[in-house]
Amino acid sequence: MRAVLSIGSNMDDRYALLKTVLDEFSSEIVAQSSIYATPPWGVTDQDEFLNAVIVVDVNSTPLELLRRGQKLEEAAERVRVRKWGPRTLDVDIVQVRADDEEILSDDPELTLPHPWAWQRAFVLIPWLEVEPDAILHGTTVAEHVDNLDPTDIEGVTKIQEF
Ligand code: A4P
Ligand code: MG
Repeated sequence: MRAVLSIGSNMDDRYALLKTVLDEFSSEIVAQSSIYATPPWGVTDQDEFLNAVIVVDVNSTPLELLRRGQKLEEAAERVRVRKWGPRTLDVDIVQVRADDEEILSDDPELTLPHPWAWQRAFVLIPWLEVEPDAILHGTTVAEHVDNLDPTDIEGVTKIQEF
């Protein structure tokens, strides 16, 4: 099963926290984007985020993958105070594919594809870097990026290799 993960942090040592995800999946990583600095989306009165997208190839179910991501969030001592608010580490599953078929789910515990991904520059721009031809809701990632507000795109800055 192949999964696209969006990871983000806007507290503490952001780069080191993102790196814990890379370390966890080291042998299963198919592609990793650069690290991007991104303005906060949704709740805008909080610090800038670092975001990246990684593509992993794992031998597990989507729910098992979600649990692995949640373990990393727990290890980062993430405290849930506010929806869309500041966090040490967020691991979201953007899309899952098995045999090139997209897995869809409307389970609130694991909604696939991730409901907000198509309108989030901080997900789409790093994803575009690693899988420009990927299809989300019947449209390429590149087209979703074209449909974003130009000011959303400008705010997302590639800052370093992962
Ligand atoms: N859940 C359902 N579907 C999924 C999925 N596909 N991937 C459930 C991961 N989790 C999924 O998530 C709440 C619940 O979503 C989990 O229990 C899981 O079972 P959470 O991360 O605990 O809660 P949250 O952060 O309050 O809400 P949410 O909706 O996850 O927030 P997001 O969507 O993660 O957005 N701006 C920038 N620039 N960069 C960011 O990374 N992140 C957010 C958070 C807001 N603004 C941001 C960024
Ligand atoms: Mg989340």
